[in-house]
Amino acid sequence: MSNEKPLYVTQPTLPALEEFIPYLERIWESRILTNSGPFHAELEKALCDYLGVRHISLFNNGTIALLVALRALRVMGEVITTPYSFVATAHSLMWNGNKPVFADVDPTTLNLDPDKIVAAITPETTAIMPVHCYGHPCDVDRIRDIAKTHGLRVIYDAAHAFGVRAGGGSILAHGDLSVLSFHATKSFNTFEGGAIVCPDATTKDRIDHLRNFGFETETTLTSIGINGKMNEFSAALGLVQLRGFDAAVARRKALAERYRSALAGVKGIRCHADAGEEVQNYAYFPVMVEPEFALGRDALYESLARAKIFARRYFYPPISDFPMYRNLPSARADNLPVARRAAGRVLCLPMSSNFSVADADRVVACIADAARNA
Ligand code: T4K
Repeated sequence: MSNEKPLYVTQPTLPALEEFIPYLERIWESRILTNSGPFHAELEKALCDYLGVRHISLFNNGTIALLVALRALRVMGEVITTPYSFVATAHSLMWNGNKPVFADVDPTTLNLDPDKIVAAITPETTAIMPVHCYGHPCDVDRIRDIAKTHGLRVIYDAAHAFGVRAGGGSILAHGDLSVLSFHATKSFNTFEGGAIVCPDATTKDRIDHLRNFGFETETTLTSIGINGKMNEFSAALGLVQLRGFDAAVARRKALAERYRSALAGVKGIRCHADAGEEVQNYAYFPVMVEPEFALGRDALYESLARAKIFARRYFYPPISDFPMYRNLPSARADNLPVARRAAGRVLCLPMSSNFSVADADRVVACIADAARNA
C-alpha cells in the first residue's frame, strides 16, 4: 500500500470556516433552525439569480425532491427513464407507484436516446424522467418535441447539473421540472440538500405545500405532503458555497484538462466526450476502459485502490440489473445494450476542487503502471 494520501472519487468543496462562523452566530442568536427561515429565503433568491431560473424550492435532499416533483405533477403510470443513473432516479418512481420503463442511452452522451424514448411510449406512458448524466445536457429540444407530441410530462433528474448552461441558458430551465442534489459529493453542496426548479409560481406553491406535510395554513391541509424542508444550517452553508462556486469549477476544469492531455497517451482509456455544453461544472471525470487496455475495468479499479486511489464505477450495475427492477420487460439486456456496455467499462476518476494537477498526474501514472505490469 502506498504512503500517499488517499484520493477519493470526490472530496467535498468547503468554504473557509471563518467565512461560515458569522452565519452560525446568526442562527444561534435567532434560534430559527428550520421551517423556511431567513437563510432559506435568501438562498432560494440567490440561486434563482445565479442559475438564471424563475423559481426554486429547496429540499433536504435530491431524492425527496424527486418524489415531490412527481407528486406535484400528479404523474401516475409508466415513466420512461434511463438505466444509467444512480438508483434514486428509478426508486423515486417506484415510491410514487409509477412503473419505470427503461430506454437505452446515446453512446456519446450516455443520456437517454430520444429515438429509444419514442420506441418505449405506450398508451400508459405519462412522463419522461431523463438524467443529465455527469452534468452533460440531454437532447432537451428533441425531448420537448416528443413530450409535446405525446402529451407527456418531463421531469429532469438534474442532480449532476448544477450551474450547467447550454443553448444560451440554464439547462435547468427545460422540462416541466428539474431536480437538483446538493449532496456532499456534488459540485455544489449543502452537506445534504436538493431543490426543484420550476417555471411558474403556482407550481412552486404546490411544491412548497407538499414539502411541508401538505399544510397550506396553520390549520388547513390540502395534500398528503412530506417533510422535505432544508434547515437553516444547510441554507446558510449554501449561501457561502455559492460565493466560491465559480472558483471551484475553475480548479476542477484545470484538473479535467490535465487528465485529458495526460490520458491521450494511454492506449485503451477513452475520456467521456464533452457534450457541447457552454458551461460545465466538471463534477465527474468518467473514462471508459476499452478492450484494448491491458487490464479489465474491475482489475484496474482494484489496482488503483491498492495505491489508495478510490475511483468509482458510476453507474455499475445499471439500475435495470438490481433485483427490484430486473424482471421488468424493459430491463431485458437486449433492450439496453449501450447502457450495459458503458456500465461494464466506466470508471470515474478522482475529481475535486481540492485536488491538484499533481494528483491527476499520480492517477494517470498509476493507470499507465497498471497497464505496463499487467
Ligand atoms: N439522481 C442522481 C442522478 C444522483 O446521482 C443522485 C445522487 C440522486 C438522484 C439523489 O440525490 P441525493 O438524495 O443523494 O441528494 C453518492 C451520493 O450519496 C449520492 O448523492 C450520489 N447521487 C451518488 C452518485 O454518489 P455513494 O454511496 O457512491 O457515496 P459515498 O458515500 O461512497 O461517497 C463517495 C466518495 O466521496 C467517498 O468514497 C469519499 C467521498 N466523500 C463522501 C462523503 C459523503 C467525502 O470525502 N466526504 C463525504 O462527506 O453515493
